[in-house]
Amino acid sequence: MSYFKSLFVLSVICLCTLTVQAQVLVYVDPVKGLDSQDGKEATPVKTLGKAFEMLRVLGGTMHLAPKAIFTEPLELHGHRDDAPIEILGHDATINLGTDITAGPWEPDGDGYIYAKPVVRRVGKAPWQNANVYINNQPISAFDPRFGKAPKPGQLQYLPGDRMRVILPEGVNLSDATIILNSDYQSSCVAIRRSNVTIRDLNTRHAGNDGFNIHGNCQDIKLHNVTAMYCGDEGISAHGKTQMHVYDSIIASNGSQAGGVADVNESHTTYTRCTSILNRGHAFYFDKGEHVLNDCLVGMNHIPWHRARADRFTNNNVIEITADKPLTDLPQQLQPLYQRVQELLEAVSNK
Ligand SMILES: [Ca+2]
Repeated sequence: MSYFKSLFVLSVICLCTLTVQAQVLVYVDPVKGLDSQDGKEATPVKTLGKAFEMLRVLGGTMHLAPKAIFTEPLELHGHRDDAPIEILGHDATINLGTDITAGPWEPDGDGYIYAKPVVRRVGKAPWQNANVYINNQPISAFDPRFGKAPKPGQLQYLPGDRMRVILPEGVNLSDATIILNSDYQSSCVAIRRSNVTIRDLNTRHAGNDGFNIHGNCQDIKLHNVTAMYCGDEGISAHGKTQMHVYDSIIASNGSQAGGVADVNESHTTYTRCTSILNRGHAFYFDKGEHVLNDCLVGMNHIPWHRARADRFTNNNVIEITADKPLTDLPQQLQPLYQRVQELLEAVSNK
């Protein structure tokens, strides 16, 4: 083979290798997977951390096992060129909560002390988010500026890493489901790189956010995700993040700020999204540029928005209530409204 011919053949081989390498495809299954496997469909890896490591440099697609429950966060850190990454959730859930219903609980005055240590850093203002969920209601620490002791539906931290909870009005220990969210520093999905698309993924019971995006993250897209029962926000964009969110549900999150809180120089759009039942606003924007297209909001504990954005565009935000069904909804909002109705029914049956 001549020098040039062999060089040509070599180039073709290199190009093919590059093309193959650029399409890393990895399957992850928390039940059937093993991190020692190669990540193919029949031989998935077990952890999100391992799956991401396989995509981190070259980019590619990660398939989560359909409807699987993951108990570890998905942390997407940056790489030099931030090759595109697609996460296909297939209706899987990342749930960082721990069911502590069984306690043991020691009666203490009007409350109960959880008889195991709860080791966590709660920060200077632990009342700003929720650390526990009781029957899907956010329970946050009481704020000492407004009283000396917690009220029903609040908690307090005691010396020795103990936690004392006052059950909400009308709830007994025997009919309560009590979930401890993860430490306030952990989010279900943390994005620290550009070119990330996530589809069909549910997030629950983070100590911090369902989806937390930090830094100079360009071209982030979330499609059909849900962010519920997170101690802080459901979705929160910081820094210079540019993100588009479509067809997604943000509900029952514990931040004093909002179900969504996008800050700094972030530029975000939410299209056909709903933000309901949150402890704070539905949407909290501070600086940056933000657009809401055809969104449903309602049943949040405080008014639905706080928009101190540099630029804020409201393209058809509709407020909903629990008792008055909406009629004459625009066609494009009907599937979302249907999902909201199903969600409200599920929450009230809990
Ligand atoms: Ca947060």
